[in-house]
Amino acid sequence: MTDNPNTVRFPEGFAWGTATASYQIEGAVHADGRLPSVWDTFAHTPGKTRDGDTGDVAVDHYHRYPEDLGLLAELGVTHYRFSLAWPRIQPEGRGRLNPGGVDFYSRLVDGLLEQGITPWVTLYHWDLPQTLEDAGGWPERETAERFAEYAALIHERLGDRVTDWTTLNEPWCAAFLGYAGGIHAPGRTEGAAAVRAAHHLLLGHGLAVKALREQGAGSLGITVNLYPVDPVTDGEEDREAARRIDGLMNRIFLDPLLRGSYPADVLKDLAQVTGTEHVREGDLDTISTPLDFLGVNYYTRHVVRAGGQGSGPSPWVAAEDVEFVKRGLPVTEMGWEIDPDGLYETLTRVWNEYGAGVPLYVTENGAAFADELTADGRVHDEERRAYLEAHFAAAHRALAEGVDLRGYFVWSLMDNFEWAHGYSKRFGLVHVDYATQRRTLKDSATWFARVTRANGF
Ligand code: PNW
Repeated sequence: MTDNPNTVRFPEGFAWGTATASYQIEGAVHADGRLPSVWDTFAHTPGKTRDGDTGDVAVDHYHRYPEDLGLLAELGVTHYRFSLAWPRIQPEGRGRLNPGGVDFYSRLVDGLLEQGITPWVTLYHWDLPQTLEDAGGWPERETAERFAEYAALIHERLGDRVTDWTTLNEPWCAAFLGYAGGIHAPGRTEGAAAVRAAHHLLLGHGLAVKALREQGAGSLGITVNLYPVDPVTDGEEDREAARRIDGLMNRIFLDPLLRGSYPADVLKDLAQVTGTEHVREGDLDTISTPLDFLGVNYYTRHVVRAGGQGSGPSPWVAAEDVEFVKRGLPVTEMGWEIDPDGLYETLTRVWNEYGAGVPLYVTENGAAFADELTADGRVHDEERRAYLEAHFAAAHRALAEGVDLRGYFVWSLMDNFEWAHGYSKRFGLVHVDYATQRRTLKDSATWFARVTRANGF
């Protein structure tokens, strides 16, 4: 400890980690019995990703994971968040497990434990087995049942060593970018299907939590991406636009999970697109099965205005006319405004308004910048370091006000396949030269390693 008043210290035992996702880093898409996921199909469909980039090779983590474990050791993290590729483990989304796929994750888990790093496993980060999409995908109830079965089977294999399980990553993206906006796999543009997908993702989560509880799982949660949503003016129409977007983005997931009901205003907004026939009796009890933690992914704030035009497919079902406004703040390479206060607001909002006493983790936060490997062989990404420092400080303010925040995972360990943006956006603490797969710690990584070791900065 130090008595420097400028020092920010986190509580003892605070979890510091980095996060990744299977399709974004693994590559080796044909290895050891893996079959295609919706993201393989989507990325191989002309025009869907920037420059036609795919995850075929990605950063070859499937083969280079021992080296990547070394990176985690250099970063001094206590935890590592990664996802399991369902199409490796159960290639057709049903039936028996594929030993090759299970074995890969088993070796990864052992490697982490040997280094004293806690594996933080996400069961689903968007790579749905293509066979299940062919049968209708998340808009179909059966997908929720298949997901729970997959969850139970892999927990039987890894649950002796993995205690921390996250069911889903960002159901908003999976449902609304995938089935309404069409900009993520499977690339469908059907509003009603997206609403059903959201429900079945939540149902799959609930069924999986119940199944894993029965097997005595240690700690269970879900990760949602949340944004504060502000109206651009105080006018009634702009406030109404903000209510609608907050409903479709945040409350449509938080309310079922933490209150056991859908927000009435959101159902009313959606009624012009779909009813609630797909919601069966008992579903909301299943979905609201108590959690051990809630994971929050935070990147930016949404500021909205009423009365835009609305053109073409949109993830904002029944709110296609709402306009998203930039305030002129500095942005990352994603064009997302840098707004650390939004993280503070998000954490305090969930804690105070949902008041469920569920511990929180920031399961993703980070930024893409136009990094360059310079002649000295380094990446001087001061912007990323400053971004992280400001967001860590915002999280610390929430902690100081009593929010039970238990940990923080930086997105991402290393540069990787940024979905529809392909390899054009670099989020890593570690730079990857895609031609050689060479990994280089960026300056932000060196700084982060000091933070994890000092538990503060
Ligand atoms: C999250 N949006 O994705 C994911 O969990 C990561 O896999 C991803 O790499 C990271 O954030 C950075 O993008 C998002 O359009 C993708 O609002 C798109 C959006 C939000 C989150």
